[in-house]
Amino acid sequence: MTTPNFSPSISGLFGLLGAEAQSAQAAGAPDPSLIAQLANQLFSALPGSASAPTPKQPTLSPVLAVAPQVASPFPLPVAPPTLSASPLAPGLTTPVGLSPSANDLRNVPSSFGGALSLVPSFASAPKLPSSSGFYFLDEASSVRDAGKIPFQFDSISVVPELVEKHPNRTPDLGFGVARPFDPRAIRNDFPILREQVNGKPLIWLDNAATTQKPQAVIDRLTYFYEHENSNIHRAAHTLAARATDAYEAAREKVRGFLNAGSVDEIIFVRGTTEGINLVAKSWGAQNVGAGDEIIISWLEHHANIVPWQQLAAEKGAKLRVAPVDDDGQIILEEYEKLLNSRTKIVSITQVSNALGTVVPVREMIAAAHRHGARVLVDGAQSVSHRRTDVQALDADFFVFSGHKVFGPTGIGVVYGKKALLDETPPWQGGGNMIADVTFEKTIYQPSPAKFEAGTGNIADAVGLGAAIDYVNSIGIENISRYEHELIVYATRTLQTVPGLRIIGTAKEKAGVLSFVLEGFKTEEVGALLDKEGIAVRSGHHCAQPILRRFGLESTVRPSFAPYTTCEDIDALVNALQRIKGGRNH
Ligand code: 7TS
Repeated sequence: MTTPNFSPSISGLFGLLGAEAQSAQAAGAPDPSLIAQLANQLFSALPGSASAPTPKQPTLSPVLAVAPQVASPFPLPVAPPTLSASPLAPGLTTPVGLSPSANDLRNVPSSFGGALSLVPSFASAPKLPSSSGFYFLDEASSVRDAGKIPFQFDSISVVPELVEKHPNRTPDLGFGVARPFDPRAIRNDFPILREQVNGKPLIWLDNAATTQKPQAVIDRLTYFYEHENSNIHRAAHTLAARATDAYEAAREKVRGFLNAGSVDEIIFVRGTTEGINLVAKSWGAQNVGAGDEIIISWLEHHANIVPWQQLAAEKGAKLRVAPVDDDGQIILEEYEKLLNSRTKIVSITQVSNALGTVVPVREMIAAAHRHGARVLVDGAQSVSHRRTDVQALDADFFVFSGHKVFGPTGIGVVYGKKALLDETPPWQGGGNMIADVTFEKTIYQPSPAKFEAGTGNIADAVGLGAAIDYVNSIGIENISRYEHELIVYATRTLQTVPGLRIIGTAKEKAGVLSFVLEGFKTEEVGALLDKEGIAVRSGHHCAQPILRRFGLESTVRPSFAPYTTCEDIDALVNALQRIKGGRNH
C-alpha cells in the first residue's frame, strides 16, 4: 500500500491512529469501540481543542492520495497517487480503511460545531463497495442518519465551510442531506440503467445530451395522467383544479431551485432553445436596434448563437464574440473590451457543453451591468451540476431544460427579473395569455401567463417539479462535490490511453470531458464504445465554433451524472485501451 503523503501535523495523527486502524482493516470489520476511540482521538486533536496541534496550513483531504483498497478487476494503469487533493473537504482526516457505523461515531464530541462529513476516497479507491457518503452529526453527537453506514471510508473530514454555515444544530442542513450520498443507491433509482445494450449492461455517459429519469419522475407523470389530467386555469372542475395545483406547485419548485424572488418570474417553455428564442424575439426585438451590439462567447451552443444572429440580421445589430484561451476559458480582459454603451445584451453559457468549462458568469454579469447591458445565462449544462442562485448571480434572464436535470423532455424554464418581464411584450399570442380580447385590442395577462400562450406541457412541468424534489433529496452540493472527484478521476485515467488528447483543460470543469483518439474518427470511437454498452456522444455537440477554435470538427464526449461511478469510467478507459490496442496490432 502506498503511504499517503500527508502534512506533518496530520502524519503525526496518522502515527497515532494509523497502525491500529489499518490492522483493524486488515482483520476485516473493525471493532466499533476502536473506531469510536479513533474518532475521539481524532476529534480531540481538532484545532481549537486544548490539546490540538494546530495545523500550520489547511490540510487537504487525501482524496487522491490513497492507493486503491481493492484490486481493480481491470488492469488499469493508474497514475501514481499525488497530493493534488480536492480542496472541497479540507480538515482533519482519518487513516485509510475506516469502516465506521453510525453507532461507532456516537461518542464523537461536538466541539467542532455540529457538522462532520465522512468522505470516502472513491477517486483513488474505485472498487470500494460504495463511492461516497456525507453524514452530519448533530450537537448531541449522534448521527442524523440512523443505522449502519454501509460504506468503507478512506477519510473522515471535518468540513469547515459546513461548520461555518451551520453553527447551530440544523435539522436540514439546507441542502437536503436526507439520505447518504451513494451513487449506487442513486443508480438504483433509474430503471433504464438496468438495460442491456448489445448484450452488455448500459453505461450511460451521455448525460450532457440528456439525463436519465428516476422512478420518482416516471411515477409522478403516471400519477398525473391517472389522477389529475386536465387542461389548466380554465374549467372550474375538480380535475382542472388538481392539474392547475400540480402545475403551479411545479413552478414554485423551480422558483426555489433557482432561488428566484417570485413565481411570476418563472415561465415554462419547451427547453433552453425555446427559452433563448423567447428572450431574443420578445425582449430582444423590443430593445435591440440598428448599431446595437450583442455579445456571446466562443463556447456557445448553437441555441445561444443562432437566435442572436437572426436578431442582429433583422435589426442591423452586431454580434460580438468573447474569445477563449487554449484551455477553453473565456479571456475576461478581452470580454471586457467588447463591452460598451452599445452593448444591449450579453448571452453566455454557464458551463460549456462541448468542453465542460465553467464560465465565471457572476463576474461577467457584473461587468455587463457596469455598461448597462442585460445578461442571459444559458444554464442548460450547469443546473444539474451546481447550485443556481439567480439573485446572487444578478442574472437578468436564466434558461434551462428539464431533460438535462432528470426531468422530462419538452419542458424548460425562462427566469426573468420581474421588472424586465413586465416591460417585455409577449412572444406568441393565443389562449391562456390574455385578460381580454376584442377585435380591436387584446389585454394581456401579467407574467408568467403572458409568455405561456396555448396549452403548455402541463404533465412534464409537473414531472420537472418531481425531478427538482429528487435533486434536493440528494443535495446539489453533494452532487457537485462527487462529480468534481469523478472529473478528476476520469481526466487522470483517460490520459493513460495512448494517443488520447483531452480537449478543454480549463481550471474548473463540470459534467463533461471531450477528447480525440489518434488514428480514429470520433464516430468510430462512439460506435465501438456502443458495442460495449457504453453511450457517449461523438460529433460537434451543436457547438461547432468552439471545436473549430481547437482545429477540430468533432470530439468524443463522455458526460457525467451522480449515478456515474468510477467503475463506469474504468469500463470506458478499458474499452478505449482495447480499441487502441486492437488497431495497433
Ligand atoms: N445550451 C447548451 C449549453 C446546451 O448544452 C444545449 C443542449 C442547449 C442549449 C439546447 O438545449 P435544448 O434542451 O433546448 O436542446 N445540448 C446538447 C448537447 O450537448 N447534446 O445534445 C444536446
